[in-house]
Amino acid sequence: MPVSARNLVADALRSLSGHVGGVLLYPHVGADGDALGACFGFVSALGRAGIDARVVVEEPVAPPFAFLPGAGGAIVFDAALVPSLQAFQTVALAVDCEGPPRIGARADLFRAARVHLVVDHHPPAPVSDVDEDGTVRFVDPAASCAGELVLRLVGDLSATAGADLLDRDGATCLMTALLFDTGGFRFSNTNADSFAAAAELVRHGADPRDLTRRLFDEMSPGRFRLLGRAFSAVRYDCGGRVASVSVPQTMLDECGATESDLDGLAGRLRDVVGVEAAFVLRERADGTVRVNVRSGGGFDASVFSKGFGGGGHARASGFTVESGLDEARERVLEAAARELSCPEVR
Ligand SMILES: [Mn+2]
Repeated sequence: MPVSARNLVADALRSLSGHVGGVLLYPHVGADGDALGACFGFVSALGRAGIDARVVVEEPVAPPFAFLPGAGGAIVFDAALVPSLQAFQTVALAVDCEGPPRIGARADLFRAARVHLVVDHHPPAPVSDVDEDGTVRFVDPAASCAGELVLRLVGDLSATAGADLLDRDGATCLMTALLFDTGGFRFSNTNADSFAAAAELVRHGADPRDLTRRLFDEMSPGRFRLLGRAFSAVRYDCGGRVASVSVPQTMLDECGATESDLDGLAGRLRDVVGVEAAFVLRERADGTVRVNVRSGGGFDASVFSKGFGGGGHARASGFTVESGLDEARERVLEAAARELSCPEVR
């Protein structure tokens, strides 16, 4: 447990209480339920501690996360806003990521801050709590989500503030983070600490049923159509050990669906009996292909994605390929066959 980084982060935030200047929180590009839930939950608690904090996002907060308490206060990054954001920002806090290069166009704004903090659960654990450039890294790869780390920090800040900084809104946001990154407590990152965090969040008013419905169950007719099409288009290789789906832009258009409607698809492919590596390849407007990887067994999705310049976890990762959809699939399937020592693709 990197206790000292945790203390340094809490101290840096405490020092802002009652002072002019505040914290800008940076969720990663393509912010998910953990990144956003952790950010908005933190902002809620910091506000109760008299610390001015705002979330600056790369893209507008879209469904299913727009319901999050505080989402309406998110600042969508725009270069024209930089002077006023710089005037406000004393502390830059990257959440659920390492900071640059995972924060896109906001990297220069992040770097312009006086103090840099990172709260993250992605491996590897940093070699030291403080970088040569002074960035404090509270990174715990054993934590199921960034929201759990925020909850620990909120506990630390509450202890010194002599007040419980977590209210129902904050608990709702952090529970969203926890539910999202554990897949509703189904993924292998779910551990005893996750359930302890959940208990605390429920005690503070989070409603697991309502959040589970919003995050996992509800879907648009467009997503329902898209999943039907995508499920029908699965290709199996390596005797059923590899499953892949290619999603051209036309498929999304015909279904009236958006890219986020593909969320969860790769995980469902992995659920097919015998599948060890699942791939969803999504054609993007800029001519690149985004690949989501899920592992169902010994296949290390993190190592695999690193080979393509991406990253992630052992069971869930992703990367981008600069090529057309068919070529991307060929390269991915060949690499997967090598990795699994299959004699040949198909
Ligand atoms: Mn996360």
